[in-house]
Amino acid sequence: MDHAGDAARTDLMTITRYVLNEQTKHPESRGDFTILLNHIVLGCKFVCSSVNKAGLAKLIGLAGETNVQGEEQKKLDVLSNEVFIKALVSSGRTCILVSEEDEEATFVEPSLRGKYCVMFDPLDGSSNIDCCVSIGTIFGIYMIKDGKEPTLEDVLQPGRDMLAAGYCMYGSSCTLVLSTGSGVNGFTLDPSLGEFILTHPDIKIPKKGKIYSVNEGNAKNWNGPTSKYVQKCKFPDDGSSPKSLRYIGSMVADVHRTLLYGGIFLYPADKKSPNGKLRVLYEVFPMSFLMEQAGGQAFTGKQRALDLVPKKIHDRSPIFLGSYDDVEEIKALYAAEEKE
Ligand code: AFP
Repeated sequence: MDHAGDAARTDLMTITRYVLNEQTKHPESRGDFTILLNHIVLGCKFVCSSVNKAGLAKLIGLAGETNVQGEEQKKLDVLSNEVFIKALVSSGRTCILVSEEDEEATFVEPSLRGKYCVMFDPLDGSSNIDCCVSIGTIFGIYMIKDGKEPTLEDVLQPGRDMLAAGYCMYGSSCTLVLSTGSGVNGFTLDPSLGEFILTHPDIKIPKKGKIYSVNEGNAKNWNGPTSKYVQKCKFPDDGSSPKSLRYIGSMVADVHRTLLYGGIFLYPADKKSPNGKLRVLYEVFPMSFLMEQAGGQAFTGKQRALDLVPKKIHDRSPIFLGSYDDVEEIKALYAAEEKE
């Protein structure tokens, strides 16, 4: 009989227990972060349940509104946004919220204010909803100084100043991946318990991977280093095997696979979109934070992604992130071009 396995099955490390354990390492902590995270987890569970029921509940389909990026909004985007805004405000621990779906930042009314700023994309990859492909929620968290009146400057900070980041993927399982700045852990929702259980402790991305992930339909508009890099993935000049291509078109799913299997995810600049497509505050920063915490790298084509300082809340940036050695290669190609 596998007694060790049995112990693991009966001694469940829920996400709340995990964060409470972490909290004991900071005696000055008053549990505010645990409360905030509980509200984020609640939002994720609600969205997970809505995504699972979407087809049945006829929630999918266009809501007839467009978001700030001019994209068609689906009903689930609207619902998820409302759920997260309400959960975060009612936590009493937030002061500024930036959502992909809202043009302006939300400043929480003073009576409900706390010290955390949360940037989030409530339902990323929503063009995949109708065909039941994995989608997700991405979030990043900053903290303002005690007693300080919150301003937009508090969320226009470099990503390296983030306190925590994570995502929840609504896929074949519902998986929440979190970093509070000391490694990365993955939790899987046990639907029968309604709890996220630690299933992927201390995730480390392989140093080099065998997969590249990019929308190659944009190749005709790429710049030199990106084209050279993708060419090298297919026709390596060092005798190694070519990399496999995997692209879902849902950042959470593509990044989750990259984190677990290794390799590189890229959404580069191109002639049509000189800043790429992905948003700095709630896509590029949280995913770059997680990659670095897992031992990988994240690069914009010019600099370490977490050193970027956004000017506006919906800024975009090119991004190359993943295994340390794979990102090192693209960095070398950009450095070589700069020298020319
Ligand atoms: P949607 O939310 O409109 O589906 O966009 C998803 C996304 O922001 C991100 O999740 C993907 O990585 C990326 O866009 C895919 O973009 P392309 O369709 O241009 O490849």
